[in-house]
Amino acid sequence: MAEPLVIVERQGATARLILNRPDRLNALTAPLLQALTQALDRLESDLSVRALLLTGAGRAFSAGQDLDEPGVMDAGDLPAALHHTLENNYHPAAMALRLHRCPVVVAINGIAAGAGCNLALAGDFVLASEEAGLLQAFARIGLIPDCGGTWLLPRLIGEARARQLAFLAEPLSARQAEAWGLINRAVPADRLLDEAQALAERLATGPTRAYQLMKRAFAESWSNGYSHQLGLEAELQRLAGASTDFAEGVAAFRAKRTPGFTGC
Ligand code: T3D
Repeated sequence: MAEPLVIVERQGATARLILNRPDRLNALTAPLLQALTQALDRLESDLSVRALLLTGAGRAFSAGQDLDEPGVMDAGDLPAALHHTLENNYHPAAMALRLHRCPVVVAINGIAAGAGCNLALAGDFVLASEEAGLLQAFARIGLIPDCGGTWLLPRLIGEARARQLAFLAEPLSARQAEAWGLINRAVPADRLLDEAQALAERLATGPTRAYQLMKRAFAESWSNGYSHQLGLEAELQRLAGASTDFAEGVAAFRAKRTPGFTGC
């Protein structure tokens, strides 16, 4: 039987998704992206899962679009094929990741290039091996950063650094990425998965509904003015206030004990 393109492993209330084309540095193809979207969608509706961890198999996180992908890279109308695969394969995967009900921890285990880099940056927490590099490879082949790159980069690191990464297409070390605030933490390679898993497990015991609402508030903040955002916060707080976890959090505070959040 063929190896799955995305391996999903359950560990308690966390689910680990592993991009699995190690012989091609987990380069992205339509079937792989569709498998990722389907896995994320399944986990969206499985309420027993409360945090996700995304990583890559082998020595890379992902080398971005597979530059040999049949039907895309050899299409008669290549520009149309690029547009089509972005709309139909990349964007559903990026949206499913970015707006997932669960917090998403990304563990960049090796090079993250092109769209592979920008998929990684769509996570809520990004940890990287000290041996990994982040590469906006697009300009090397005459393309622009896609898969959310032109949206995420200036917001995470400011326009000057975003332009530097995009125009020069030079790899950024994990340590520099941490110093710039592009990722949360660079960690020794042999500790990456343990630290990412520990973070995912911690998040899996948190107030899942509140996390989901926070993700929405942060996402919408970029297009809102201050007063509009205050209104959104009030609306979302109404939803958070209806959760069992809010009642539990307040009860635990009053009883001077640790809350036992259930994610509801
Ligand atoms: O709409 C659309 O479809 C367009 C969307 C575009 C989004 C994008 O992601 S564009 C950017 C695409 N990615 C790249 O341009 C990166 C290409 N790869 C590299 O620059 C380098 O491979 C890396 C810097 C990622 C890693 O370098 P290194 O020296 O560690 O490994 P390597 O020797 O270059 O690669 C190992 C193998 O993987 C090699 O195959 P071989 O010679 O062993 O048979 C190489 O060809 C293959 N590989 C690496 N990246 C890709 C790839 N094969 C297909 N597609 C790749 N992207």
